[in-house]
Amino acid sequence: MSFLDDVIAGLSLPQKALPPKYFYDATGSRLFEKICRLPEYYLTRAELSLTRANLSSIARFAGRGCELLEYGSGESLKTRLLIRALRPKAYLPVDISETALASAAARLRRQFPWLRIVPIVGDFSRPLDLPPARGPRTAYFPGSTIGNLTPEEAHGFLAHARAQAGRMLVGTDLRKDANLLHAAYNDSRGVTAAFNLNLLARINRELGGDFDLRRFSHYAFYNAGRGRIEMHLISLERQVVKISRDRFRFERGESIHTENSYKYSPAEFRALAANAGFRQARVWTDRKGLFALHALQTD
Ligand code: SAH
Ligand code: AVI
Repeated sequence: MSFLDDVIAGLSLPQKALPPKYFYDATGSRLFEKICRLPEYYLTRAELSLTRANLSSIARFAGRGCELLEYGSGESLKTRLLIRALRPKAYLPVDISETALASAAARLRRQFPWLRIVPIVGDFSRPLDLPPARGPRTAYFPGSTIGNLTPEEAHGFLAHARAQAGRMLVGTDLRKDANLLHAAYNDSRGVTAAFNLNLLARINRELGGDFDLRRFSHYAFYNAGRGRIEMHLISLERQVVKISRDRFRFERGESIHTENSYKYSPAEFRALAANAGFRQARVWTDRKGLFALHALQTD
């Protein structure tokens, strides 16, 4: 399915929806990097701090000298800590955002000239064509990006990942006070709103859409029953939007569901991983109990 096919299919559903992987063009990746530095967005800082605090046991689990495969590597921020501690034989970052991947790889080459870096532009929700492993391979999936998949998709992803690496480190955001979650996805500077709206701007740029961004607004809330933040774009009025040859009707108040961000308790994630064939060897959390890093293995 192309970007256009996915957009047409998603906007034709009774509850309009767009896949979150399309947030990440060059503008979207830059906006996401800004989100990571916002005071309200605790996730990045919490994961960095738990990684720093437990670096030697994390490195021991991952296996020094392994090949490090990363899904959704973005700017590879936390990975730099791991690379220093692990001295991997190779680093294989996989990302759908070509620009984010290229600039991260260039920066890492300057910082770690001894490291073999094999950047892979790809979509981890589909089978990936990876170079054959030259030794033990450990996968790294930080940032709670697995939370952007439904639990069923996460199960499918993990079940496939088993064939790619026998050990995995997966970062997940923890269930917590809804007020903290609400603030993290409704920041006061409006960066998350700009990130969400960029999806419509991208459809205009790449697919000849005519979305008027002033007629849509960012809406994010915590759905406690399902343990997830939902992001939507709400149509502020009754309108028709054209995308290439197709037209889509919006009622006033109707939404496009653009993202889920699942929050897992340690036990919930352990059960999900177990169903996909992984045993949870360890789990580390930060001192405030905001974020978790799971060590998963198949043996
Ligand atoms: N790992 C980084 C970035 C997380 S943001 C961190 O922890 O801060 C999510 C990243 O995953 C983005 O860089 C985005 O481009 C990438 N991404 C999202 N969906 C993807 C998909 N289906 N396939 C590959 N990369 C994807
Ligand atoms: C990449 N992913 C884990 C982010 C999240 O928190 O779900 C994307 C994001 N959406 C809004 N803010 C950040």
